[in-house]
Amino acid sequence: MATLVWSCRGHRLDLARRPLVMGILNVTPDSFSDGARFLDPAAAVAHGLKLAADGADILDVGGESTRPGSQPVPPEEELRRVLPVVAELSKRTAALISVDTTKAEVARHCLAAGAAIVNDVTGLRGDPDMPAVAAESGAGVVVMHMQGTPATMQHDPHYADVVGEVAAFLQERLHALAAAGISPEAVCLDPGIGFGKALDHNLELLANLGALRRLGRPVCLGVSRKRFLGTVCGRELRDRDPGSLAVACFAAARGEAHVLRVHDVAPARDAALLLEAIDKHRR
Ligand code: HH2
Repeated sequence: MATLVWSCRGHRLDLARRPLVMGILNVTPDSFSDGARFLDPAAAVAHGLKLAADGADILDVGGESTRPGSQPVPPEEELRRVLPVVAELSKRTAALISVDTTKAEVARHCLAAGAAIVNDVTGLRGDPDMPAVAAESGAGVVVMHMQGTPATMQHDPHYADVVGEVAAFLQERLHALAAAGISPEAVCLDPGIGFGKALDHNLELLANLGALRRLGRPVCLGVSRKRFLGTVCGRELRDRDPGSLAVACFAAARGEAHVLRVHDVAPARDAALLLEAIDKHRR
């Protein structure tokens, strides 16, 4: 079977074998689905350990909500939220720690505390120092597409060709980051579902993820509990986990999503193991 390696600070993850599960840990007062639940560091660490026990391969720790309409938080406040949690989880779990941040200073401290991945919703464009911080550490990076900023991105998202434009953006980022010293092997790409996208944009991206796959790098997919699921299925936030899992599975089964960013880890982990077991019997 072909290999698809994602290199994260000395860890070489083979994403062709099965999708990896990235558990979401929001240490924020205002995240759209779990805000304020894990703001206390002890509660956040306990939840991170639970996600790891449920089978998360990666724990994605975030200290700033990027929900539509959200405002940036200062780096010192973001660090105050995430750093103790990253440091503790790095010591206490074998799951790789990812930090969901757009700020080089936050990334630098979290990498020093043991994080292996930087997940940046600006595609490492938001802070001019971010590419150097990632390059120096050899961290894995998730490069996500977003139109606009979280504060305004859902006002009037527009594209002539959403799939072509997102793919072109990610391709350009791959080249720019390689020039900045980040090996393509360290890069995972993400279409940024819900980030400056209307319902049809999200659906068109999900239907054509193969266009991103053709860029030769693994794809991270974050659909968990997002609004489009509620729109299509008529579900409130609390009832969106089954739809989240279904969409992740459709993409993973087509070989078009390799890192599944989810709130509800255990079912995604089962799905990934089942996909691997079934795939071994493919003729
Ligand atoms: N979605 C969110 C945050 N970070 N990172 C990547 N790579 N891909 C995503 O789709 C993505 C992301 C938004 O979800 P969540 O973390 O649950 O909410 P909030 O931003 O309100 O904390």
